[in-house]
Amino acid sequence: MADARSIILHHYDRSPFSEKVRLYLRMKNLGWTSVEIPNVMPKPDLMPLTGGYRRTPVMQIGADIYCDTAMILMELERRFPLPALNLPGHEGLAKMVASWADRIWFQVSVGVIFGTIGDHVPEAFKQDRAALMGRPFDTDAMKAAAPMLRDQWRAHLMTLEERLEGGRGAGSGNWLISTKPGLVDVHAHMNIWFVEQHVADFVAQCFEGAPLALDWYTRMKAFEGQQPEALSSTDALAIATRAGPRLKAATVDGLEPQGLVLGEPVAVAPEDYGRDWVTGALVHADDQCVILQRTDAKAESIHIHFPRAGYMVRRG
Ligand SMILES: N[C@@H](CCC(=O)N[C@@H](CS)C(=O)NCC(=O)O)C(=O)O
Repeated sequence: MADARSIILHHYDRSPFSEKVRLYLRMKNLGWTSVEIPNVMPKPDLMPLTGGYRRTPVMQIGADIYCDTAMILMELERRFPLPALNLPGHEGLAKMVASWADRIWFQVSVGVIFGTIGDHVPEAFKQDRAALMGRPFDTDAMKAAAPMLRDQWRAHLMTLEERLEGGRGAGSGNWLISTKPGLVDVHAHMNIWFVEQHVADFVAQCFEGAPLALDWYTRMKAFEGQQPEALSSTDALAIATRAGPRLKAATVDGLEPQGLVLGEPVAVAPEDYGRDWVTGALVHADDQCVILQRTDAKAESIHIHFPRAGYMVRRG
């Protein structure tokens, strides 16, 4: 089994998507290494590793770079299978829950938070997020919409209450799927944690009508895990330079919908926001993962891994 300390997470404290990975690491009691990155551009030591992908978090293991929490959790579960969090009943369903939590509920959470604290957000942050989203980051509009977004936020929370109530009725335990916490629980936790960081009284108010969700969330927060070791971003870059990527059996199967072939130049970008195209040579593709090989003056040879769902892949 790989050494858990080789897991390097590029992240920042307040990042909700990073918290998803940190929670996962705590639940598995895995050791890891922490590189604190800026929450706005520029990110000069990250770009040579990711080829231009700017979102947070990014995981590094040697010279292999994993972009997006979907890819990060798939890889961690593959390398560190025990204790399993992709438990029976969570397979496939965890990704469906992630789509809801990461896109629909997350956008409501952003509106609730910045509709509340928007007046105190630095202009540079707003401009950065406007560039990220490709539209104005309009905190006045979020402020106007905040009451309606709060209604919606509570409705999403109550979906968890309904699930927990249903599970209890079926005698299947007090986690979202069964008698143990798994990936579905990890994905469902993120938005509550995010909003609680900024607007804790609103979350507490919603929990008044959701006792089972409150009890579940309290148990999710109780995982202690291990303290990470801190690493500078320049040292992380040096590790990538020395390591060289770990070659997965390089394959591109005949079922690729676009007929992509091994070694050809391709570009990959998220389809929702932060649509920066990362270019490289195709070294692996399957239905869940695409890997590009890049050579960078600062980081040398790197393999960058992206999930397929939610990402565009094009030739050239
Ligand atoms: N689908 C991505 C979303 C990541 C995301 O939106 N992260 C936020 C921070 S939590 C971000 O990138 N913000 C801009 C930045 O950090 O530069 C994932 O699951 O990793």
